[in-house]
Amino acid sequence: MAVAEIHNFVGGAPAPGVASFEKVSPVDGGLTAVVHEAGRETVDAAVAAARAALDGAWGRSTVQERAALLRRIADRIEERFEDLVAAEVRDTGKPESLVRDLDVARAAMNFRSFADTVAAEGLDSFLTDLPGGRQALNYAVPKPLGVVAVIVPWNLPLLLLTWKVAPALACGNAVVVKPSEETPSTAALLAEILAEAGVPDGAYNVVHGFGPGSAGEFLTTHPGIDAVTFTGETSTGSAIMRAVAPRVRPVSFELGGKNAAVVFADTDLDRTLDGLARSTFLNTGQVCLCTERVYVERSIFDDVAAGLVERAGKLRLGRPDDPATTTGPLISRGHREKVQGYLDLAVAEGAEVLVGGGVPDLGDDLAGGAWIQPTLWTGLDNSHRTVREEVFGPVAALIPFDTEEEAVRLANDTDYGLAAAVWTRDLERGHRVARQMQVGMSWVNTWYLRDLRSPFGGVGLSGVGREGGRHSMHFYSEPTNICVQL
Ligand code: NAD
Ligand code: 6OD
Repeated sequence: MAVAEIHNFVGGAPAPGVASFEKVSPVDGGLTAVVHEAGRETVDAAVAAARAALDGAWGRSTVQERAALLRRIADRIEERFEDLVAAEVRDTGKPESLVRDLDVARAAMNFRSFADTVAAEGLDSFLTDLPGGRQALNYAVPKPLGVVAVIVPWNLPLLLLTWKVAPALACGNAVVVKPSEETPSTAALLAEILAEAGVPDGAYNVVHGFGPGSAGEFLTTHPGIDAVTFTGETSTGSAIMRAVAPRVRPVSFELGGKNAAVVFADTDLDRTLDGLARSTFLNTGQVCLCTERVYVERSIFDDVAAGLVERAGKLRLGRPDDPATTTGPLISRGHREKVQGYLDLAVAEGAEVLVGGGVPDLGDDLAGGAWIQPTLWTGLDNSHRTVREEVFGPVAALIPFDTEEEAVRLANDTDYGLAAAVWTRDLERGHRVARQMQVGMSWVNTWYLRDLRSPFGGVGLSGVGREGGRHSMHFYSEPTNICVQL
């Protein structure tokens, strides 16, 4: 495979960095790209280019113009669909089918959805009665925040990037994007696509690199940044919050999770097992919403355990272009060390491993990759570290419960609060339990079913704020209220 050269993108043109780093394939460890790493001066130039775009024609663009532009971007994403699939697969090693159905399909949907949302946005207005029969008209005019730093992780690189860039541009901001060092390719390709669709120079910039002492830190501490939108680990969110604190900039944070599923004995077992297998193993467990804690009513505990083990056994680990592949590698050897560390810790804590637990033997071809076995265990409870800390791999702990009250207490016994799934045929109970979950998103008899207008985000260590539909509009714009006495 040819080794790609990936540039920063500043003011509408490729920009050199101050150093370069190598990106290797998680499938087999082969070199796939050399990436130009942005230095402080690259970040300075990107922020200046973004500011210049806001001071120019982009800053005067209308909502209708921007909605039309977002629709052209969605069309262009679809025209270059296969280029994006190839780039995402090269960086992540995911099965091609997954990248087609989820990552790239959602990129186009993100732009269309936010085009619709921004075009439908109205103004807040109030007619205020005053003493003496007079009135005042209040109306709030939304304005862009300015230069928005967009920092994204490696698990759903293009999906999460476009989930932020689309509403930011819809609201008239200029962005400086910092993709993960593990997944630089689709952010770079998106720069070409946006330019082809007519996004003016400087409205979308990309700086590549790492976090501390690199592009991530240079960006979040830059005085020219007006806001930061970030998706990634909770500890990184905390570092970014400290970085922007001196200048009191708004932040939107989508962070980690340790999500629970609660399975009641009256559930439709087959449907539930399919749902649990998906919520535990999709994208090799590398989705912030993935289930890592499965609480099961005791009378069906053994059936659920056996059914999930059976489904784990049917997963096929393999090359992305093999149509039989269901499951790719983890993102990197570094991440595999972390996941394997948790699998070892679970055993040390006394877990009974039902399936998996280590590195699979997939032959010499794939021996250099970052493969891990889908893993399930029992025998631990909420007091154990492996049941409290986010692993971010294809793993889940199965834990029995006896009453609804106990299930709710156990599911909520976490510092995180991103998502939960409740499985039951009793819809009254489904609604009741879903509402009691201390999370941003609670599913009943399904998981990761999305309406892009609905609020997405978490509580506690899982984040600050909500994204999606008008929730994103509220973050990416600030109203100026005009009050006119009539
Ligand atoms: P990460 O926090 O390590 O990195 C995310 C991004 O932040 C990368 O671009 C990285 O280079 C950058 N970064 C790291 N340190 C930084 C710093 N000090 N300053 C500025 N930028 C910095 O996360 P990851 O390992 O890429 O992603 C996995 C994590 O993301 C998991 O915890 C997962 O739960 C979380 N996640 C959450 C959501 C959500 O919607 N809640 C979605 C996806 C992923
Ligand atoms: O689907 C989405 O909109 C979204 N923000 C997903 C995040 C998944 C986390 O890994």
